[in-house]
Amino acid sequence: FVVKSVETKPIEGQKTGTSGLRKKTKLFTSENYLANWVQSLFNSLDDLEGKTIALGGDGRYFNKEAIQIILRLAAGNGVAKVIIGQSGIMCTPGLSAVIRKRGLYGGIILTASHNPAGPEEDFGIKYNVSNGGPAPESVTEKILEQTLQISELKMASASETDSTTDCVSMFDIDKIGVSKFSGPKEFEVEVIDSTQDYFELLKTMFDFESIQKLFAREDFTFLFDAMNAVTGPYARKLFIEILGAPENSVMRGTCLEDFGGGHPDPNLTYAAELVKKCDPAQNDSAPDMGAASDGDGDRNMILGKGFFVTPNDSLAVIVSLASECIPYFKGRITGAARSMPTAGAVDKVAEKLGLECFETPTGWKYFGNLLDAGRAQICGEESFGTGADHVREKDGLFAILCWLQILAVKNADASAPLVSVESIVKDHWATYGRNFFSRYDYEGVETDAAAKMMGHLAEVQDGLNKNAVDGLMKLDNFGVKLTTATNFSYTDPIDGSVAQKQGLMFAFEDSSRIIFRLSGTGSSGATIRMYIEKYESDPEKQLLDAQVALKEYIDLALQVSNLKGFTGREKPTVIT
Ligand code: VG1
Ligand code: CO
Repeated sequence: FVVKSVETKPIEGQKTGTSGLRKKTKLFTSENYLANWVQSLFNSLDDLEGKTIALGGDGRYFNKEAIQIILRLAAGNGVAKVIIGQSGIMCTPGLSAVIRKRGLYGGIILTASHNPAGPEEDFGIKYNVSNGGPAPESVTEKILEQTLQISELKMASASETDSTTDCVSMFDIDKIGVSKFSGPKEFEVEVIDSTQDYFELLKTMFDFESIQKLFAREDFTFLFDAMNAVTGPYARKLFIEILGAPENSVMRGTCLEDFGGGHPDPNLTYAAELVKKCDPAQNDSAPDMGAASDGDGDRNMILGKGFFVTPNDSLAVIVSLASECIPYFKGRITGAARSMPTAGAVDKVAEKLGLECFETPTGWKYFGNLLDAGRAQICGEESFGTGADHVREKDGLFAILCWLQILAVKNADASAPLVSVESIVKDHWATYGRNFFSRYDYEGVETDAAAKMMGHLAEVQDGLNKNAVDGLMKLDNFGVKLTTATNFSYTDPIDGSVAQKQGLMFAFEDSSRIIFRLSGTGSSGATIRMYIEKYESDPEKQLLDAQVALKEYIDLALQVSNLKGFTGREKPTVIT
């Protein structure tokens, strides 16, 4: 190949959000949009030449073309080798596993996660560093700087006459094996089985034999919803071929370019079909456990028979039983971490077990240093993200395996009646108390209106802090007193880096909290997230419906923020 210099101009707005650059597909396919960002990424990495990187995506519309463009840029910028998942497919935690296992320099993931896919929907790209985790802010800031001063793309081309900017395939990414290309610098592409490194890792962490026995029980059934996204092929292989679950244990298992037109987001709203199938009132043969994952395979939802496990509780249950039930964690749990808006259920477990517990800003990148330093082994977010130190991304299949492993251990005696998901969670509440939690999302709000509401809330917080008496604050017209009203900031205990303005948090005397944040993963307009949490130690009151238990604080949050006044919204788009 030859390397051609293609002239380009800076494009505004290519700033990395909570998890990569996510925009409308139309923008990504517009001239040089993707190439500019990737060239800027390469420009920001001083020692990239001669290195090996991983590349893969969630299979959404434009995935394959994007891979061709990135390969041309990689060859043009002196990258020695790119390792790609077959057909360009790789789930996010799988790519993290590949980087770590093979000691790679970094990796590129093409995904907009749970955002819908297709020409009219979203596309995204993100860069992960050598520990397998999302690039920290110090790196993403450099990329942004480069996007604003870029003037040239270095692109490999088959010949001098070949057009460099079209998407015509130059590299075969469907056939497993190594291809070598000679040019100014040698360049190699290795296509690997997307499941190989990842499954080898998962196999070392769990007792697959005991999970096979669980699947072999006649009184246990399981249903996984891949939501027509990246985990389809992974799940079929893992649950059916390796663990022996019956053929019908995976639904929507084909990975489609448009995810079947759906929102591949595993929650009660978007995975409603699975929720219905798991409800014995609506389905006579409801499975004992249901699970789902998102577009790129890093999120998870866990269901019992007619029972929803909140991600907050799931994290807390896994941490509390990890040492006892999960081989990978035996005797090595020293700490856990959760993002700030995530309910404090795991804090109660950490307290009881004498573990360190960390509260980080939203986004998986903030867990990286804690995991690297061995300060935390398991982490989670309220947004259906659970993970551990085996990779540096949240990991949907891992979380589901944790639950299967817990069930396998609790049900080791095949002649005893089945211990259910619901009973495990209720036992947990009886021991640790229950943290009621709900998140209200207001999607597609006018950017200006959202900013004004946040400004108003910041003023409310200033007023509260000014008028605090003995560290306590009182909201006019509300009986409850506050202990904290702050815009969350985080100092990383490992490298001292500071992340400011990560969400407006109000904490009350009874340890309830209301939190407001603007989403950093949307591709247009603003999404307001309102989080409500309340702790309940009384077993009698633990069985209430979350919306009922939280009502008083939900009303309070809506009034304090004047959300309706600012945005005109009567109701949230999604409640989780
Ligand atoms: C959301 C979630 C956050 C998560 C992020 C990426 O971010 O709230 O917890 O880490 O998505 O997840 P935001 O800024 O929109 O609130 V994923 O599966 O979309 O990579
Ligand atoms: Co995701």
